[in-house]
Amino acid sequence: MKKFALIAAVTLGLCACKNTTQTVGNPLFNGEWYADPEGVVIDSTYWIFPTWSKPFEEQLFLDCFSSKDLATWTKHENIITTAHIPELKEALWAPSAIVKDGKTYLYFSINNVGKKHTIGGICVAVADNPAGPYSPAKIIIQDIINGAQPIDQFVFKDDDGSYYMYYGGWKHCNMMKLGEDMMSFVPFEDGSMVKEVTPENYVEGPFMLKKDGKYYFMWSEGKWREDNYCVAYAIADSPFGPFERVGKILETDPEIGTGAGHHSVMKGPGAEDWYMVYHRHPLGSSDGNHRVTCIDKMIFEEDGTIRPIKMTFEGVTANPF
Ligand code: FUB
Repeated sequence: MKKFALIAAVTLGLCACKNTTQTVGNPLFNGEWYADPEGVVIDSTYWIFPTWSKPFEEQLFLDCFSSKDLATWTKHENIITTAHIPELKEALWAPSAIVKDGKTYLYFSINNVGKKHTIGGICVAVADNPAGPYSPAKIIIQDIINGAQPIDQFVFKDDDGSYYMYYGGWKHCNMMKLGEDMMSFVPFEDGSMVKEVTPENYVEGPFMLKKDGKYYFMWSEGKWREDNYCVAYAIADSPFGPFERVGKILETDPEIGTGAGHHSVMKGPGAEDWYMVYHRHPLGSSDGNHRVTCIDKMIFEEDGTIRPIKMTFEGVTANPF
C-alpha cells in the first residue's frame, strides 16, 4: 500500500511538474496549412488570424483561433466568406485585427490586385467579438500607390491614440492614418494622405510595436515560396521612421524549417513574455503553399536590439493570463 502511495505521489508530482512547463509544440493547429499569422491579445485571450494557405482560387474564407494559454486552441471557422464580401474571387490574405471601443476591426486583402484582378485590395469588417459575426466588409484601399500592392496591412495604435495602417507588397510599404470610424483615412499633420516608409530590402508583411519609447518596425524579405524568405527589423524614434535596417531576426534553419516569415508579435502577462508568431515550410516540403503557423520566444537584449529567433519544434511554454 505504502509502495502504491509512493508511486502515485511521484506520478502526480511528475504530472504537476510537466503541466507547469508544458510546451505548446510547433506547428500549431495540428500542422494545418495556415500562413501569415496575426497574433493579437484581446481581453486576456490569445487570438491568431491566419491566411488559409492553399492555391489562390481556394482562398475564399478566413478562420481564426483563440487560446487562454497558448497550448489549447479553439478554431472559429468561416469568420469571413464571400457572404461578407461578394467581390471576393480569390486570394483572401493576411488578416489583421485591432480592438477599438470594444469592437474588433478585421482587415484583410482580396484578389491579389494588380495581377489578374483590378477590383479588390484591402478590406475591413467589424464585429462585437473577435470571432464574429462580422459586418459586411468593404474595400478601403484598391489603388496601387507608390508601387505598393494593397495587401499585408497592419494597424498600429500609437500612445497618442492615433491609428496608423502600414501596408504593401511588391517591395513598397506605405502608411496611412485611420479616421475615427477605422474604415476611412484622414490626412497627416502635413496634409498628405499616404507616406512611403519602405526600408532597405523590404518585400511585404509589415509589423510595428512600441517598447520603451522606441518603434520596432519589422517586415518580410525574399520570396514567400522560397528558402530565402525571412524577417528583418529597424528601430526608430517615430512611427514615420526613418526605418534603418538593423538585421534579420527570423530565417531558414535547415534543421527545423525553411522560408520562415510573415510574422507578428504577441505579448503575454509577464514583462518579458514576447512571442513571435510566424509561418515556415516544414523540412522536405516542396509545395510553396505548404506553410504552417509556429510560435517561438522573442527576446529583447539589454541594449534594446532583438535577439534572432531560435525556431523550435517545442514552441513556447503554456502561459495563461
Ligand atoms: O499568403 C499570401 C501572401 O504570401 C501574403 O500576403 C504575403 O505576405 C505572403 O506571405
